[in-house]
Amino acid sequence: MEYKNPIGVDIDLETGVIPGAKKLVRKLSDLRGYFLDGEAYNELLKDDPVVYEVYAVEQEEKDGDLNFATTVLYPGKVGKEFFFTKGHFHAKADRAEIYYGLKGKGGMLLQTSEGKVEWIPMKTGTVVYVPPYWAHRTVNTGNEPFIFLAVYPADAGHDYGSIKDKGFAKLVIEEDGEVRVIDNPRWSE
Ligand code: M6P
Ligand code: ZN
Repeated sequence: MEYKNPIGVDIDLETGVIPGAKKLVRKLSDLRGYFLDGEAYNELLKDDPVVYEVYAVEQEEKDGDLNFATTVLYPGKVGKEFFFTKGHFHAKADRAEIYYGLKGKGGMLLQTSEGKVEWIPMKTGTVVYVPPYWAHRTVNTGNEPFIFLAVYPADAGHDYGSIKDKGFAKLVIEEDGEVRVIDNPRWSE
C-alpha cells in the first residue's frame, strides 16, 4: 500500500488564498457569451476585469480521493447581471460536491439537465450540498469578494459544454436595488 501524506493548510479568510495551491484566474474575456447583455459585456471588456480566482489543491483523478479549492468571486455586474462563475456539470455526472461560505455574500444556482433550477443564498457559514447530476454556478450579489470553499471528488471533472451553450434557466440580477432571480429570456431546453 502506497500512503499519501495528509495535508493541513490554513486558508487566509480575508483573501481566500490557500498557500501552495494552484491558482487559476478567470477574466471577463474568458466568459464570452455567458452574460445576457452583450453591449454591457463589450463595454466592460475594455478593462477585462478579473471575475474570479480559484486556489485548488487537486489529487490524481482517482475514485475515492478528494480535491478542495477556494474561489474568490469579485463583486461586479455586466448590465444588471451579477458576476458569476462559469458553472458546470461534473464530467462524472453522479459526483456530488460541498460548498462552504467563508466571506461575502452571494448564492448558488443549481440546475438539472431537465432544466429544474434552484437558487440557494449563501453567506459566511452557509453549507451547500450539491447533489449528483446538478450543474452549479455561484453568483456574487454583494459588494465585496464572495469567498467559499468547495470539496469535490478527485475524479468528478468539469463538463462546461451545455452550460456554456445554453446557460441557466434563471438569471440573478439587480433591479431597483434588489437582488432578483428572474427567468432567463434566452433559455431554451
Ligand atoms: C469551485 C469548484 C471548482 C470550480 C470552481 C470555479 O471552486 O467547484 O471545481 O472549478 O468553483 O467554477 P467553474 O469551474 O464553474 O468556473
Ligand atoms: Zn463542481
